[in-house]
Amino acid sequence: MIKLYGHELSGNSYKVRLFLELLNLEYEWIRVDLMKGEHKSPEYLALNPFGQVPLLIDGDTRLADAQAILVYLAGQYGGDRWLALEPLPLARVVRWLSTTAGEIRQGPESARLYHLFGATGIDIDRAYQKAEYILTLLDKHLSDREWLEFDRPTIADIAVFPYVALSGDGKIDLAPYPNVVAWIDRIKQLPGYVPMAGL
Ligand SMILES: N[C@@H](CCC(=O)N[C@@H](CS)C(=O)NCC(=O)O)C(=O)O
Repeated sequence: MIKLYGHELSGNSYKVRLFLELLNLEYEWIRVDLMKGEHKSPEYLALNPFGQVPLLIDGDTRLADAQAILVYLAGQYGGDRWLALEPLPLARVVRWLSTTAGEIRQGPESARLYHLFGATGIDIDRAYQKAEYILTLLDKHLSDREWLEFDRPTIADIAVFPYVALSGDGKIDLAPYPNVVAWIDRIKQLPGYVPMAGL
C-alpha cells in the first residue's frame, strides 16, 4: 500500500493527501512529528535526505517533494485527466508547480509560517508584498476561467490550492480576491475533497 509521511499542519503534506483522496487511492498516513524533530532523525533522513515532509513510498518508488509526488501520482494513477503530457500543455501545468516554490512560498506560505509557527528569519512585510502580487495575479488569471489551466482541474490547481486557501493563517484577507475565493470553493466541491485545519 502507498505510504504517505507527513504532518497534519503541513500544507505540502496536505496537498498530497488531498490528491490521494481525489484519486480515491488507499494509503497509509505516517505522522512525522516535526515539532519533535523526527524529520531530522537518522532514520527519516535515510528515507528523505532533504529532511522534509511529504514523502511518498509506493512499492519500490520513494519520492519527496509535494509537486514531484503530484506528478507521479497523476501519471501513475490519474490517466490523462490531471496532467497533460503534450509539451505545451505540460509546460502550462509546470509553470504553476514552479509558482508554489516561488511566489506562493515567499508570500502566503511564509506569512503563515510567521504567524502560525512563529518562524524566525521571515521578513513579514516582504511576505505580504509577495502575497499581494501573486494573489492579484491569480485573481486576474481566474477572472475568465474556472481552473488554472484547461477546462478541468489539474495538479496545477491541487498544488497551488493549499497555501492560497490557508492565507487566513498568515493574516491575509482573501476578500479583495473574489475570483480566487470562487476557485477555492470550486475545489472544495470536488468529489473526494478533504479539508485540513484552517480550511
Ligand atoms: N519542496 C518541498 C518543501 C517541503 C517542505 O517545506 N516541508 C515542510 C513542511 S510543509 C518541512 O518539512 N519543513 C521542515 C524543514 O524544512 O526542516 C515540497 O514541496 O514538498
